[in-house]
Amino acid sequence: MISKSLRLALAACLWLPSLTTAAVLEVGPGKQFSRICQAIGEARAGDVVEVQPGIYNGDVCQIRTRNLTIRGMGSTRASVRAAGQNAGGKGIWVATSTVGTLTVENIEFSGAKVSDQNGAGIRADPNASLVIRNCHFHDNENGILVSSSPEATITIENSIFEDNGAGDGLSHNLYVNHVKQFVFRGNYSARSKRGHLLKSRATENHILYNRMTQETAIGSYEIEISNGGRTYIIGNVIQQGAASENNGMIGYRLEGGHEMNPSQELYVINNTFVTQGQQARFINTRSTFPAVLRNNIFTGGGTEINNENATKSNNFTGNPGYVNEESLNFTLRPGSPAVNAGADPGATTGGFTLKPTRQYQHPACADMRPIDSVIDIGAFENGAGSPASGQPARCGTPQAGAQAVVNGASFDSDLLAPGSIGAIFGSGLATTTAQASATPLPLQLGGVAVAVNSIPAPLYFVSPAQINFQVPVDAKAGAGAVLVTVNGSTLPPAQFRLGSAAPAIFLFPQSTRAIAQNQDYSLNASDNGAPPGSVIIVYMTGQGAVSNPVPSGEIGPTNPLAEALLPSSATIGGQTAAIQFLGLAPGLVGVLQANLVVPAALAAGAHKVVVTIDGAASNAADVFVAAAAAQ
Ligand SMILES: [Ca+2]
Ligand SMILES: [Ca+2]
Repeated sequence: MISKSLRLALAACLWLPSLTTAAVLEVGPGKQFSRICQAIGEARAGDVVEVQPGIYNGDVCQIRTRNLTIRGMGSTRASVRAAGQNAGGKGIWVATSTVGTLTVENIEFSGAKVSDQNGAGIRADPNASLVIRNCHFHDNENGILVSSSPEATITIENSIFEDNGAGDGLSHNLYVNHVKQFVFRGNYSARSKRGHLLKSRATENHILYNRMTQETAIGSYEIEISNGGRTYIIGNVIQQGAASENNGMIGYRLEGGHEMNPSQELYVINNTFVTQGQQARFINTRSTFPAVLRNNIFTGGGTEINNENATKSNNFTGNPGYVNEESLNFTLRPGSPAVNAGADPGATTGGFTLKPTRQYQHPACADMRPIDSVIDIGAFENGAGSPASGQPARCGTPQAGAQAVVNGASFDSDLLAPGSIGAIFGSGLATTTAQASATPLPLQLGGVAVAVNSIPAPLYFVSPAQINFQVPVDAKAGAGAVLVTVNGSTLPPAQFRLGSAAPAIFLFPQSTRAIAQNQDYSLNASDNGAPPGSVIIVYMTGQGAVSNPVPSGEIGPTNPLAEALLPSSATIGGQTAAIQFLGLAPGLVGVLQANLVVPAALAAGAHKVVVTIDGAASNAADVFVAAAAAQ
């Protein structure tokens, strides 16, 4: 049996690599789809939906597909308007609990309105993580509303929130419930309708380099951190006018503690606070834990913080001389007493660097903050200086970088193993598209290199939105970090889990159908099922250690075969399937071949196959069983 299947694996090498690319679904005039939600409904895990500019009225839906990216193309954002419609009574787009991480870029959302007055431009259900970049939310009951979810992370960058709120004070420009981490960076949030510019109950908050301005609106708090939690508020411009119905600007732990918010650490560093037309409670806290206030400007009069234990240094009280207060340009005039009056804010005891590396640039951008010999007080550095190190700001277009690292067979898990095939999804991952044409696989392809925990990784395929790579066989299990280098420029690192084994079954595009062959080496298919008792060959990745080790980037050997060493089992249709062979597919790099006996009792039809190695279960993929042969 084994020797026969080897021939087949060699044939498989012709078609397998081309199947491992996520699909791009195009929406817009003259494209495959006219409605965004049609494309979302057809998309599979890891796919990208590209949306042309235009107005999409009532294009509302629940999103269930894992690790989807929805990206507006061009310089004008596609405008999605509720137009009286909603998904599930919740809003325009609802990220359900199955999405993993939903990424949305360069889209405008408006008009979300539902019966409970919590209609959101984007609503995240429990377990849904979000990455939102360069989007615009206006005139919704909530711009974004995130449900409580202990494992979720929410990252929002370079986006605009204006005039959201139902007017009841219970809905806000942005409302994040209990999540693990909330990052809000380089955004513009303005004029909430009676609610807050930002409300968060996250365990940890990173509020960096934003403009949070109430302007002439009646909104309440500018930043409201309801239950405390470790919170970094760095480099923001925060303003309220005479009409703000609550003179508090930052609220902290005003609704008391919560089991998801064990820390009461609050760091308020290099912000510019301006209250206009009324005295402010700049920071209103119900925590007695010593907040840290460094290098802030407090303009307009009032109480800086109602906590006598706070640690304060190098703050400026009064008007330091702004370039144009009326137009809310709070950069410093030359000669301002706040220039060169700050001090390096240092780091937390936990090692988090508090020094601002960027500064807000209107609208919705965080540019590099110039490095000067002495840091200025407030959100802006006056005058020239060499730019700080790091990535250049790319506001208005998606930022280059990896957004997800997942297995390269089913794209539905961030667990990988030494020697397994992985996929990196993101933007700006390459400036060209290239596929490896020979083995051993190259470590450089199309100007791209990938390192896993500092070890160069072999490359199958590179493109701007996806890279397929092999985890180096000598990578150590534990935390995994990939670094992508494009034409000599290294992108920010991305994380994944690196286990001893990470089995994943290859799927046909846009389906849950396994790439598998019957005993006669024909493709297993709905009209070509495998009879009970016969052998089916399932193509996978992620076996971990093998008996005849193969160097990174090299093909599976024939003699002797490289068999998986870790404990394994398999089921088809929930019944145990005997494993005849489990090991590297000869002639392929990083591909695992499972020869399984179809259980005798299975009825004809589609059944789920699952392979478990060292306690890690694969995705459940469909294989087809034929009727048993007549006796
Ligand atoms: Ca206020
Ligand atoms: Ca300076």
